[in-house]
Amino acid sequence: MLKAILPALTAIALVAGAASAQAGTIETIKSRGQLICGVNTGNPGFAQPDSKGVYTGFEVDQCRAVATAITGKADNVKYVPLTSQNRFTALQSGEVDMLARSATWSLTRESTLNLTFPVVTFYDGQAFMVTKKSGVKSAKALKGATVCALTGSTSELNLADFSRANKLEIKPVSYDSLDGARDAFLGGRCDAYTTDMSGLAATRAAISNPDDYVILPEVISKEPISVAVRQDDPAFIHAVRWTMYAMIEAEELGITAATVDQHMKDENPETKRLLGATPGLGTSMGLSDTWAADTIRQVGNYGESFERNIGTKTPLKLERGLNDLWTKGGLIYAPPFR
Ligand SMILES: N[C@@H](CCC(=O)N[C@@H](CS)C(=O)NCC(=O)O)C(=O)O
Repeated sequence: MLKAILPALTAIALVAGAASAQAGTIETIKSRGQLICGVNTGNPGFAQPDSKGVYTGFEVDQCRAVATAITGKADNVKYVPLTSQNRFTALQSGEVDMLARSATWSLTRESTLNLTFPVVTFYDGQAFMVTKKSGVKSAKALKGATVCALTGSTSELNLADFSRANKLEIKPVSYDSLDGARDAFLGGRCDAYTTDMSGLAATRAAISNPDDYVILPEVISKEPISVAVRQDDPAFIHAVRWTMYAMIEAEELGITAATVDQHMKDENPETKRLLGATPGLGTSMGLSDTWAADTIRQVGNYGESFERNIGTKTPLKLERGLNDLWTKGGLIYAPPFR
């Protein structure tokens, strides 16, 4: 009997699965009235809550942008702090809709974790920090050193490759939390701390005696940081991808939060399509035609978000570098809005 009904049950399960995928993340977010966004537990400039629990940062702006594109309001976000270790399971299990949490896009994170990395939002690379008094000037001088890293990060894997390739016999020590790794390093339990350069800059900016620490010149990996979403919902993937690209396109077209309403009247056909004066792009993705204009008005363009949170006038003092527009020698480039 069971044997006879099994195929039917399987068929029902498949249809139910397809139906729930069809219900779709966009619809779920609209009816819930909130995007649930996985962020860092506290990485200054990227994602950090203040004393009232209000999150700000470059990655927080990515959550706010997607919330605006889907619900019309940047504040419609629930933030879920996640560690390097538990971030991908939280996304896979549906605890969060999206991750904006210093996640490097890599092959196996797509092929084995069933995640999609829709757009590179920040080009980073891994480096090392040591104390100034150690006198170490190069990562190649870290022979036999104890190096702190975060569990479940690409940093752990690159550290092992770098040690092997340069015969350094580095002793890695992994920590589940940023606080754990940083405190171990600052407390002298590791000779060096390794993570993405942006993370080192954030750590250095947050300590009381930053001049006692140096970031070594070697960049040992490519860390293209992307937002991440589940693979099973193309409509949501498109919405996330093109919202990030809308912020980039706005910078390229010179449209800022303050000037977006003025630009509504522009004759430039690209501007008209982006801002919805020529309708069709937003609605083709299941969003409103003002999705991009609303996002730029409430969150700003890519460059505004960069400068406000992590740029040269912030404690992180990051130059645009690779994260400048392609028209200015960087890699930030949006495909056509048409
Ligand atoms: N990009 C790497 C490293 C990610 C990572 O561990 N980033 C650190 C520093 S940039 C971080 O987010 N720490 C904050 C925290 O653990 O809350 C990856 O995807 O594995």
